[in-house]
Amino acid sequence: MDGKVYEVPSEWASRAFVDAAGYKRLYQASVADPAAFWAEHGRRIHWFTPYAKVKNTSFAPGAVSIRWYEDGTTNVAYNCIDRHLDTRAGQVAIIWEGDDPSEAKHITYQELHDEVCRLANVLRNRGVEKGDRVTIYMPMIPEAAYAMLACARLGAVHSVVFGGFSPDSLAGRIEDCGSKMIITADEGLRGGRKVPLKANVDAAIERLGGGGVEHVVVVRRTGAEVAMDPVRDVYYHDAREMVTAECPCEEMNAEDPLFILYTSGSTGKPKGVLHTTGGYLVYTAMTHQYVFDYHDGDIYWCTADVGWVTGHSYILYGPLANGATTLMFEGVPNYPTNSRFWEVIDKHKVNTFYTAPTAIRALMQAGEGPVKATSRASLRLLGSVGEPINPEAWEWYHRVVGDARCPIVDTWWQTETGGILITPLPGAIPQKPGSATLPFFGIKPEVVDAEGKVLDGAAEGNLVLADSWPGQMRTVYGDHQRFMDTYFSAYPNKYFTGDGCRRDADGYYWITGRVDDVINVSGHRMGTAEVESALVAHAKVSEAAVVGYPHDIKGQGIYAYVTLMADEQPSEELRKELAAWVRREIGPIAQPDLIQFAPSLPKTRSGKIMRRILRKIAEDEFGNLGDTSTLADPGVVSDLIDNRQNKQ
Ligand code: 6R9
Repeated sequence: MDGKVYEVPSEWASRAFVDAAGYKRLYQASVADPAAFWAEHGRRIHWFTPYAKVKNTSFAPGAVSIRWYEDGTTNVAYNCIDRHLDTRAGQVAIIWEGDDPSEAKHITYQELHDEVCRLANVLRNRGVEKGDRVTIYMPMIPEAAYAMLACARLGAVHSVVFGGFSPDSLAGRIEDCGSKMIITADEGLRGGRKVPLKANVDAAIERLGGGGVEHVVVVRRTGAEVAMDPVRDVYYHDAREMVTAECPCEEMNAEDPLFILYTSGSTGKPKGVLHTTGGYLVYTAMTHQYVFDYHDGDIYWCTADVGWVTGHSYILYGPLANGATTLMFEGVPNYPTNSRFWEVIDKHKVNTFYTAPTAIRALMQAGEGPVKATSRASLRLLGSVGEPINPEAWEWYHRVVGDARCPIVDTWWQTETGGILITPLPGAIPQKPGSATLPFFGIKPEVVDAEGKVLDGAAEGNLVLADSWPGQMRTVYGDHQRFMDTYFSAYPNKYFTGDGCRRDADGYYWITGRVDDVINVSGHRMGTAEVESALVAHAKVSEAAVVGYPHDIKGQGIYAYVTLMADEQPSEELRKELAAWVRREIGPIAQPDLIQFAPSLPKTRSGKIMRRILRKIAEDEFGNLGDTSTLADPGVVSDLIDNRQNKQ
């Protein structure tokens, strides 16, 4: 059963840029002749030197190479700011809504220009040049956007690290890309609680023994007293006084790097996903326009944090390239009350609202009251991203939040894809709750089986992409071999997404979740290997295995099996200690929800942990463990089942 179908409302079919026939025509054109299609749509951004070459991409084994618009030059900050000044200098570019409901700011395109130039000059005065990497570790304040755009203006490559990551995680990311400059704030503020960002930066740098970090620019957010190194550190408000509001845009090649964003994979430490300039901007701007059917004057709000790719592409780059008004929210959905999202929508007359299923499920538990206490009359379109949305949450979002009038775009994509790949277009594609529906222009999804056989028609298997699109990541920073091994070795000549999916008889795609050792906790990607290595770094732990299990609100929870050192005893206290340890080592998002002490783990005779069995036990499916005959010691399993931890 593919459930209910929600037809495109008639006013949408006429209002939208693309209707059903338009989608078919444009999609056909985009896959029949990608170079011609993207040659035309690449012109939506301004080029200093127009491109003559459009597509030069190969997924060939051992020789993966992805280039778009490779002889064109442009600048992302120019496109997101300067280009709009003739017509939009006085238009609001960013609405900032503070954690505290009494705080808000409206930043016009002219003000954005001046602030970005000032911050760029502060960086330039400290030696930042084209190609240099700059780490940004910031709360959701306008200066985070200024910092990213300032880097783009100078041609520096930003690496934004989510403010919830620990000093250790931050240190690893600073070291991997070799940034000499860090931009941070004294403290962050979320849900009334303070986050010690500057202290974390100090701890990270200490861990690196200095690590080549030459400058730390500190934005004052809460005004807390923080340690300042007189040589290395400077307050932004002081440095800002010394510079002008004019700074030229560096001319960048389309394939010059724009940013690095670290993301978790199934093995090893997080990968530095590298995105470049021209194709990324074309793709994010185009998807922002068509997926959200963005028209001039719309107020658009994406609730992500700029520490994730959704914040990069759909708070900042896509919307600003389109001259939009984009809302940036510092807080959380349930502070001060569970009505906060809906109050912000009413306060700023938001038309388009884009959030994650985990937030919807959490708010759903608070009932309809906090939603119905608000009007939401300005809302026209709802969006979802980050993980599969279960049909119940979809229906609630549609009926309660959208008063059954707003289409929902369930957008499937990844850090690696730069922008949205599978999604409804609100004026063109009927929605089915739980399905990301159909591919965007230029995207060629395929369903393959374990052997790589391409499956036709209705089928279930792994999701791969048969050709490149302009927003695709170009490499893993500093490790092209790892890029090829991770994404192009499972299925030759195809990009492997790591996701499983089903395609129904209407050709709709239903993403079923990760098929690798990545779990998706509240829409955040976590490598099980990362959590395991944090656990075994604890002196009392001898071995650990981490798997995901279904969680009502988070989508997936983190379930850790831990074997202790011979002379250690399991206890409630140790359980808490280990949870806190992981939180400290990686960050709060990695804290295990459930920890089971296991005298030993199920292994094959060659010593490999059988994760399949551990997953089944965590999922509560121990009637269905599959083949256990290869286990070295089958007795281990019954102990694991007897001591399984309770859910939620
Ligand atoms: C944008 C983003 C990517 C992984 C992806 C998939 C899951 C994202 C989804 C979805 C089902 C959707 N995912 N959107 N699954 N339906 N609409 O989230 O990037 O953090 O890299 O995560 O998230 O499993 O592979 P990222």
